[in-house]
Amino acid sequence: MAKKPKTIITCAVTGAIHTPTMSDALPYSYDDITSQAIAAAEAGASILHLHARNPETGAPSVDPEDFRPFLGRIKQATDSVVNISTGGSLTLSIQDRILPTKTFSPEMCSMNMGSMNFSFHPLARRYDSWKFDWEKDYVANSDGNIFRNTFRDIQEAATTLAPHNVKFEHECYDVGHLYNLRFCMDIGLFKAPIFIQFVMGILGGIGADIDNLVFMKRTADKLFGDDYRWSILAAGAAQIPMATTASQMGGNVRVGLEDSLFISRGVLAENNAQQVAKIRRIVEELGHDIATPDEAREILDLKGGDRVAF
Ligand code: KMH
Ligand code: ZN
Repeated sequence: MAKKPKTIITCAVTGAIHTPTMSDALPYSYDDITSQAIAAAEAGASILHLHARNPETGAPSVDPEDFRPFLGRIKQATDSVVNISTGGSLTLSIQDRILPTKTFSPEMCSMNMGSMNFSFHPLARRYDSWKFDWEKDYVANSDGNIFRNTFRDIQEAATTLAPHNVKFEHECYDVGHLYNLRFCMDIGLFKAPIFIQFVMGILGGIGADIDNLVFMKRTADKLFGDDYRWSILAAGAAQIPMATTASQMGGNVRVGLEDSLFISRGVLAENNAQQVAKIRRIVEELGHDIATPDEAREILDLKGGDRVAF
């Protein structure tokens, strides 16, 4: 019988684009991001997807000085693969958003594969109180915002980051983004094996259900053959159910408070590690082993933790 592939767990620890601080568990200070990232790695996440926030205002930050305090400490305490976001915030240019990756040359960074009206404005009606002043307007106005990565933006990011040999987490929020990625590969921007994150359940993108996952996977098979590895990130309540399904289809999984503040229906997660432990338990009980950071490096053909600049 063929050996089952190991499952890579990514944990998206803090978020910022669409994750206002509506749970006290969501880390935004340097210390809390550090300790939650380390605990998530200890619970079984081999990749840590990281955003930074201004520790006073909690606002999304792409200032490398807001990454530096936690990157070094995470590297000292864990062997995990660091993946820095290039999504940053809805309002920033691509050059601003890739600055942390340019500065720290991590093994991985995110790359959003298109432009869309990534919206979470319905949340504005759901909450009466907000931790920070900026959050309510930011959330309410997301219905009028374009989450932007044009072909030109993607080309600029890929070209600028090429000397860093960083592996992209290609975030595809809909089927069309897979075709954008195929086009970018055809013009030589990205090399196989590529790593695709199917992002499901974001308003503005594809819904989180099994039919859509099968369709995304079938389309990726058609477009990329053996040249790709994949993972799923489903937002909100769909996070763990869709990750469970994907893991049984040979996919990898992403959890973390960036994408869902919950541990089960209506119950807030206490921290990131709790979500990692839950999906790990499910994946292992269903017969798959989880990948260590070095196994993730091999599966994704990463440059190695000794070739980063932090
Ligand atoms: N939280 C995801 C839905 C990025 O960091 O570039 C969006 C994300 C984008 O992870
Ligand atoms: Zn992110």
